[in-house]
Amino acid sequence: PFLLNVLENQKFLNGAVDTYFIDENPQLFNFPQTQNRAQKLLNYLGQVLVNGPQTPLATSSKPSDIKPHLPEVSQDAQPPKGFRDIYKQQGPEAFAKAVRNHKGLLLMDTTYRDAHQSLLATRVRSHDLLRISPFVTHNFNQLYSLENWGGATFDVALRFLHECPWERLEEMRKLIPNIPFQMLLRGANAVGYTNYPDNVVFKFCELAVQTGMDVFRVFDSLNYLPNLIVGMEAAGKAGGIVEAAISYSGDVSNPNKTKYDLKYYLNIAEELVKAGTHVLAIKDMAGLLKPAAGRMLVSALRDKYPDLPIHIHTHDTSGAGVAAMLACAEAGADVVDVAVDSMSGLTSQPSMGAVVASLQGTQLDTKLDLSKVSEYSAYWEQTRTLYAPFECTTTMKSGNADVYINEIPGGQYTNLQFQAYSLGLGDFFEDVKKAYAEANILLGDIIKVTPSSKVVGDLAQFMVQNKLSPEDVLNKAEELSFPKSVVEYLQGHIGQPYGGFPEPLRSKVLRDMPRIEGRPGASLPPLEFDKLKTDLKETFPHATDRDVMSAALYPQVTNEYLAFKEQYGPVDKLDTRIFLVGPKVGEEFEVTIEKGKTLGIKTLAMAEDLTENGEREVFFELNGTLRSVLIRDKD
Ligand code: 3PY
Ligand code: ZN
Repeated sequence: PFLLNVLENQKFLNGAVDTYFIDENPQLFNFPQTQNRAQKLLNYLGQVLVNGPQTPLATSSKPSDIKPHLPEVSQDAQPPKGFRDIYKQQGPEAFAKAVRNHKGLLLMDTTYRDAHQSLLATRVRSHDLLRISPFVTHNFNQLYSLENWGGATFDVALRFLHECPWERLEEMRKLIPNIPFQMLLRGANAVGYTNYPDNVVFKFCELAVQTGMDVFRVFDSLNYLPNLIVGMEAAGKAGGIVEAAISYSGDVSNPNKTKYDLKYYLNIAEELVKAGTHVLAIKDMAGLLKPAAGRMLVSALRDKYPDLPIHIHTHDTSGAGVAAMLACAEAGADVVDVAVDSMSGLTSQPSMGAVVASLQGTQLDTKLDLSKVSEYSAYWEQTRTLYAPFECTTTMKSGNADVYINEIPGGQYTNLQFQAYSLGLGDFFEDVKKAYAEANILLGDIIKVTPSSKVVGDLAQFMVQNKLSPEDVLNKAEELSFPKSVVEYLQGHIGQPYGGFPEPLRSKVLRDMPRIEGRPGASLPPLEFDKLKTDLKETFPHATDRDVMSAALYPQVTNEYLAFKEQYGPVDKLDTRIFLVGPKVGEEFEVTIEKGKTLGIKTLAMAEDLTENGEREVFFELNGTLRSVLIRDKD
């Protein structure tokens, strides 16, 4: 390539060069990367063909062959204005005011985040999100926001999809300039499962805003205020819209459920309002908010805070989600969460189409066009079939009101069901659900959402596997070796639960182990970003500041992601079926690795025999020329 560069250089060709030519023309050393990237992709495809999927598939179901149809969008027209224009021009307070003044119910669409986190193990790839984004920007500009980042998507993108979450955000932003983007921030846990030093949370939010994030729904898995406030401050300082969320547990409409009563929620709301939240969210992560409870809670908040935008999140696990959201809207909520029809229901959010249609012609009319909702839904109905290996409906056939008893959050519900399924144990899931409720009581009836939900889930599985009743756990606590998450929870690693830690269980489990009093992040030394950057660049010279931020949250996962990318190139650009299970022999397909650079690939054949090094040769046609790769056959 060097020679080619030189031969294409006009100055060189004209003979107008002196002996410093090379020194003065460093661009000659910028070799085209395309060949390299193409070769890496062939290596990836060869690897999948020879050794099987390079990301674990959850079930034996295969991705479909469909290329999802894209609904028409006008290519030249500017996207219509949306709430993001108000936020960008006038700031978060003006945004909040506009939301509050809006007539009709506003919606947040969770299709890009919570819906697939709940139904498809968070596996939806940037490729499929970006394809439909031009349609979204043109037809859904009335949305309060599009939830498209944070929660588990950050981790899963890097760990399983081998793609960069920052790049996903940046690319979505380019395609959707008008609708506010919303992310789920786990307070002091950022997008991880553990408390981070404060400077990590602050820097994370700063980079998120720079990359295109607008609304930060901030929660803490124990509703522990000091943790919540760190997240709120980080989002606010970055210039984002702060949407502090109270995680909902229990049932305010049931006078016998006294721990999390109306007063409890109003007290936290008061603190969050004092801390300056722009919007208040109720985060019903398990779908426990019955219509009557929603009405009570929202009316009480509405009365107390007439100017505060109220946003309600739920999951449709029981099947009562649409009813609950309509009740909340009637009681004065400004925004509720929905997912597009084909990605709604079960452990996901209630159906967008159902809510839109239910309110047509009423005071609360969303003014969304039902036929556009249907077109959007058709895209996702087809796209969803590409993710068949991760489909929760492999095991889940209907909603289940047992969630009011076990209180398992949406994403975890499907996860636990999957685990039970893969272990092949018939009653295991029933047993785990029952044990989950017992484990919750043992731990003091806590708020259950990432990561506290994992603590309860781990204890529940531990109880089932070891055939322990709640009494056994209490009586044998000193001898049992509890899951790490349980021990750390009792040590105070994720914060302080409302009502305190359970005794005597805590003392029995911890004995003389150290305990953290107060906010865990307060005692963590700041992360040294410069050092992390230097270290990362030593192994990966091309690592960016985004990679450094990813590594601050997930060091091991980020290292593996970078090494994978180094070896296999831009696998995020492959179509989903091909990414997951590889092309068929004889199949021809295209990969656009950047705008205007499309590779035509045909899989020709795989050698029958191995080389003497145990490698198998795989033959491709790349843009019409024959290529082959040698892949070590692992079996
Ligand atoms: C997450 O933390 O990812 C959640 O979705 C919690 O509900
Ligand atoms: Zn949720």
